[in-house]
Amino acid sequence: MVNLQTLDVFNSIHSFQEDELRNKTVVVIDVLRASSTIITALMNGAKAIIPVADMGEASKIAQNVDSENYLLCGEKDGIKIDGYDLGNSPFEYSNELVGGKTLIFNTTNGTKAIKKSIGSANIYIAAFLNVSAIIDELKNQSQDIVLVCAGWKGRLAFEDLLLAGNITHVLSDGKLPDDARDGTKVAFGLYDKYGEDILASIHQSNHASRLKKLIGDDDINYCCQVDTTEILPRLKEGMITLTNG
Ligand code: 3SL
Repeated sequence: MVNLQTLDVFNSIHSFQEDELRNKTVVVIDVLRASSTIITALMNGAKAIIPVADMGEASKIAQNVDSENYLLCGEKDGIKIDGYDLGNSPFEYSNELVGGKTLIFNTTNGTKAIKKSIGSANIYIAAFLNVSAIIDELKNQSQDIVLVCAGWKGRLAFEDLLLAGNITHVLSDGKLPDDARDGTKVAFGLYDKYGEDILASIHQSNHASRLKKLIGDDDINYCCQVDTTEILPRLKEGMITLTNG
């Protein structure tokens, strides 16, 4: 049974301190695009994903592993990093390319949010693609829950907060207690206003506008799909793997 009084939503990686997550179950949300890409990579047979905070950490790991079994992946400001095997478009993560491989994954906000959550009790990765599976898992958690939105360079990102609102709506059956946390109320209210048309409202967001100029609409349309999979990516001992089939 979820405690709705303690459920909290943080709207960017700069909006909390690591020790606020201790003993909590954390869900990291980066709809555009890190969470959606992680989910897709695992759906398509990637063995594991190692999230890193920056390029230095990524190259340190890459130098010490066998390049046949590992791929260096990610973006800076939305663009694939020079010398990396893959960028951050979910369409790049086909079974042919990622099947059986471990991915060293470095993104502008998403992997930083995951790294900052490392001291918590459980860490799951959520996008609209797996939202119902995440909600079902949260219903069975005994710890307090925090939804960590990756945002964009310390600012909130509409699409991340919208997903947090979707999760809070379902967990509360559409009725938040009056003493719910401020962050939860804001996310809940956002979903109330914009949740009816997720695709159209995300297309109007700052991050979608930025991505459209770089790469067009396809990734945004893909990441706005709801419940295409039931997989539950979870971080354990520095690696994201599947907790279920
Ligand atoms: O910030 C991130 O982690 C990325 O998902 C951003 S982008 O969609 O690749 O621009």
